[in-house]
Amino acid sequence: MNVLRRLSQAVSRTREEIGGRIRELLGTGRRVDEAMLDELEEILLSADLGVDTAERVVSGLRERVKHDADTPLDRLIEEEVLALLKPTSSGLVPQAENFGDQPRVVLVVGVNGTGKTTTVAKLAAREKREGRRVMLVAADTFRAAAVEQLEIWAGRAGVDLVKAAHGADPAAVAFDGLNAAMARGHQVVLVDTAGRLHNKKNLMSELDKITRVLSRRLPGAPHEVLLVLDGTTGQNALSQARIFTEATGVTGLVLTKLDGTARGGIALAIHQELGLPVRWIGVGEGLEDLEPFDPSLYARALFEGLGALASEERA
Ligand SMILES: Nc1nc2c(ncn2[C@@H]2O[C@H](COP(=O)(O)OP(=O)(O)OP(=O)(O)O)[C@@H](O)[C@H]2O)c(=O)[nH]1
Ligand SMILES: [Mg+2]
Repeated sequence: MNVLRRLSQAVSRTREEIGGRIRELLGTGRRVDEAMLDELEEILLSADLGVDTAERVVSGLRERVKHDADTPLDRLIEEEVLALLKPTSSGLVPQAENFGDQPRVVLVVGVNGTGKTTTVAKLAAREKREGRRVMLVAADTFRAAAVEQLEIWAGRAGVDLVKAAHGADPAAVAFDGLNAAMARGHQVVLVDTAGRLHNKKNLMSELDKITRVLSRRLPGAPHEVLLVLDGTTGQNALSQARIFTEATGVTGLVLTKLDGTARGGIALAIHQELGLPVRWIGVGEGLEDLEPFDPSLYARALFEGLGALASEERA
């Protein structure tokens, strides 16, 4: 299956929700007028596309429909969204960068339950598929079952794992993990951390300590700090991102659970509003359910083909 079709399927809840409501809007054979544009803005907002983006799409449309009566409205919407998107440095992890003989170290952080551990497992499976040797580090020593959970994933993905006793210092585990990976020639080290609230100072400074310890062992590490956000939490995810970014050196974002939400526009809102790349999106609970984020492709997955649905409906 091609990437676009896979994505369309993954964000099908949002797609169907937006599609259904746009279909209703168009199905009545109404002309595009201010009331219709208002309703449209409301639909885009309900999918969490963000106030700024929704407003700009609608005002772009207002101009377009004056000169273009032929292109179906859904098509115009898609074009407007695409035209608005900020250029991106590609959603892909810079794997081509030369790390020499040293491993690339990725630290995964975020609030409780956003999908950090699952994302670590998905990333491990992906790296492994691409032929790299992966070491997982279970630096969530806080939650009782956390190490076991990561161990199960390591088994499924067929990658190595370093762990410590429950309650151990997470920075010490991170150090040991990196040490072992360097000694044994692993190319990628993925560090899973405990969930933490962004307003808890001591937990945030713990992340700082993990980072310092990693860079002491390997200058330049961690090469990436990925903040995992739960896509179903909408605008809340945006504020978490802001605070985490101020407190730690987040380099990229992962947006999870986009498969289970009708508010998948949040990925575009976050891409537009934060100066940080969304690197990956989580679209399911399995090892394969992680896609690189490309804003244009994502926008197409959300909007493309709604017109076909609309005309079927009218026929
Ligand atoms: N549908 C769906 N579920 C997901 C996705 N990512 C994670 N989950 C689910 O979210 C729940 C929490 O995932 P974890 O990976 O344990 O989250 P965590 O951030 O490690 O949690 P803590 O370590 O407790 O902070 C699990 O039930 C996962 O299966 C996703 O992309 N889609
Ligand atoms: Mg976890």
